Amino acid sequence: MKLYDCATAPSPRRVRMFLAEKRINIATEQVDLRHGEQFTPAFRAINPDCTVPALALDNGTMIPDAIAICRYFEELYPDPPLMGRSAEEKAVVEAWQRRVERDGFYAVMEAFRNSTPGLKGRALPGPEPYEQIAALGERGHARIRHFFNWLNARLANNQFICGTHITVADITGLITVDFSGWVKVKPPEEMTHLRRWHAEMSARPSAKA
Ligand SMILES: N[C@@H](CCC(=O)N[C@@H](CS)C(=O)NCC(=O)O)C(=O)O
Repeated sequence: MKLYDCATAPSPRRVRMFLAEKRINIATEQVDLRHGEQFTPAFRAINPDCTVPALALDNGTMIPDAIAICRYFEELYPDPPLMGRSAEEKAVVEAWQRRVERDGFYAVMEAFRNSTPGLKGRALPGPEPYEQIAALGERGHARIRHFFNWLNARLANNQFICGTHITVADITGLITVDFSGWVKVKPPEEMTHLRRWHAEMSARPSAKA
């Protein structure tokens, strides 16, 4: 199998960090997003969605979604669990992961893609050329601030987002906070819980994957 990756992009980093936590090594191939390799006929034939990460299995199946790829590896290698063990844990982890993704990751993406000059006509990832909407860029900034407030409160009484163990929600969370630096937003000094968690997460070897 092979992971189509881009070392500088946040979405494939979610998969790389997840695999590193599980100590799984797989072959990767870099896709040069900066120079538009995702839109070439060769890559469209691999993933018509023109995005990374995408996992190509040996039997020809393509999994073109970060969390779906994580789910695949979690099923194959349940230890250490990053998506919950029991039915209840799995549901709870999924709820937090989706919340972090919706209110955090997508908020940063909204701010970044609608305000970056180099992404004119590419306000959403994928093959369709959506124009930027400046107001969405501003709204994205407001949403990031709300997300930071929420995350700081959540981490006041929890070591990790789902409690006592790292999960995929923390991976999405860390990458969201780092991604927010792309639009020059950082968690303020007074958000001590968020900053404590961010420092701990950043110190994990998997954060460098
Ligand atoms: N559904 C995908 C979306 C991934 C995504 O948005 N990837 C970005 C990189 S972070 C991408 O490939 N962008 C291509 C582009 O901007 O044209 C997932 O969550 O895995």
